[in-house]
Amino acid sequence: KESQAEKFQRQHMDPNTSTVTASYCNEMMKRRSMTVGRCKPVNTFIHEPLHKVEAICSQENVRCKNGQSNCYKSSSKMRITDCSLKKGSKYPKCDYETKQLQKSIIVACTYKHIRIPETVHFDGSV
Ligand code: T3P
Repeated sequence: KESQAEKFQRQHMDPNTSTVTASYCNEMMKRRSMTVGRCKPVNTFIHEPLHKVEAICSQENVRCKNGQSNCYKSSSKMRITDCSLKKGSKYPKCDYETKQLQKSIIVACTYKHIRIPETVHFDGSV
C-alpha cells in the first residue's frame, strides 16, 4: 500500500522539470493519478530535489491550516507549479490552469524513524 510519504512524492514532487508548458498540469495531473474518480481541484508540483524539500522539516515550524502543529515553512523560495481546475471543467475532462511560481512552501512532516522526518502533506505557499 502507498505510504503517506510516497503519496506526497507522487502528488507533489517533480524535481526534473524546470520549464513548464501550458499543458503541463493537464498531463501531470492525469499521469500522477489525480484525475481518477474526480478532478483534484488544486495541486502544487515542486521542482526542487527531494533532499531540499525534506530539509524544510527542520526549518520554521508553523501551524497547519487544519490546526495541527507539524507544518514547516521553507526558508527560501522554491520553484513550484500550481495546478487549479478551470471553472466549468467537468469530470472526466479535467482541465487545469498551469501557473509557474517561486514561493516559500509549507509542508507537514512526520517522523519515519526517530530523528528522520519525511514530508507527508502540502499545506500551501506564501
Ligand atoms: P494533500 O494533503 O494530498 O497534499 O488542501 C487539500 C489538498 O490540496 C492537499 O492535498 C494539498 C493541496 N494543495 C496544494 O497542492 N497546493 C496548494 O497551494 C493548496 C492550498 C492545497
